[in-house]
Amino acid sequence: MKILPYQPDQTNLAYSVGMTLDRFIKHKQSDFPFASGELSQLLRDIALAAKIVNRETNRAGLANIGGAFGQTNVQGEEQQKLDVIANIRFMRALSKGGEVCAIVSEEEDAVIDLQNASGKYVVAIDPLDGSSNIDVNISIGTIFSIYRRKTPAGSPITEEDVMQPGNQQVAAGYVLYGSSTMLVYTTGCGVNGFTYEASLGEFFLSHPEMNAPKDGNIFSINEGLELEWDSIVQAYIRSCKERKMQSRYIGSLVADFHRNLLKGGIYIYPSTQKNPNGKLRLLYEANALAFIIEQAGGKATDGSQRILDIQPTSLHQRTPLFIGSEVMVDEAVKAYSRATAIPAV
Ligand code: AHM
Ligand code: MG
Repeated sequence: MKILPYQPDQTNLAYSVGMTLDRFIKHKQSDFPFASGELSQLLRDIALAAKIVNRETNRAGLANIGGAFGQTNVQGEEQQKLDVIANIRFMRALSKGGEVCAIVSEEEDAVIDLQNASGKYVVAIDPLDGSSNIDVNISIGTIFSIYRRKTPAGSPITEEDVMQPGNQQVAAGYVLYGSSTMLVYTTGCGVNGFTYEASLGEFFLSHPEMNAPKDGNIFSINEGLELEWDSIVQAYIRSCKERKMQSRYIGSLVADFHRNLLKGGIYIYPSTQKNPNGKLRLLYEANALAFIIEQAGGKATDGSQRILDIQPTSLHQRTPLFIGSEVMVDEAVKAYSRATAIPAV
């Protein structure tokens, strides 16, 4: 029997498809201080649910799963059918794996106890963010945060396990269902982005070691609410315009965040008269993106405090959010520290 060592192909006839998410996760497992493979498996479970949600969003126009579900969620917002479907998909994937003990979801009033005696992780998730864009074929996303539970596995879930500040996240990420579908995540060792290749059913590493530009030229804010902002945000946005910066606002947090992460810019959802604490939720929207932007060299604040240091007090708590390139976020923070906000009338 003749045995030959493998020689990598030199012909260039078959281009390399690159590294799959699965292989990347396995390769990086040793970065985790308590590597036991469970966090890796949890990330794979999320990726699988993301593929299914990607399929559902792609066929929504054909499958009568667009439009309103007919109920409101705990925040009083109208649920779309795809919000509900995505929630079911992620819940199912996370409950089957056995690594997760509890889930906080935008679509669920209470903490969901998965009754996995061995589950070490708590997941906070917005299964489908940007609901208002679902029916009009505009990018939407999934946002997730992963925490290690504080109490021993097998014991009842406590508030201490769930109400952890963002600086305790062990991993966080988002999936962007856009012109291509991407999964971007961090485990605290930089940020990596993967693009979904639908014909192969795999995410491939396409954006290794992502870095946010230190400064940017884009501001993203719902300008329709200008009269509801405080005077500092009004002045800050005016100064962006005076400097001839670009206004870009999709109204899907993941899509706005992703663009600014790649191109440099700031996303702001400030406090408004209607929503004095802003609109975005700390546990399953702001924290994950704050972890990612810091890992990519940017910043995230509520105007006075680092997002990751906010101690949550309630599940669906909201926070003002200023997030993006370091220089732009610093400018906004300085404006707050220089002045006392005078509410607009
Ligand atoms: P949702 O979780 O109900 O989808 O709301 C969050 C979305 C974000 O994706 C987006 O940035 C923001 O709400 C847009 O809000 P507005 O329409 O007030 O500008
Ligand atoms: Mg949301």
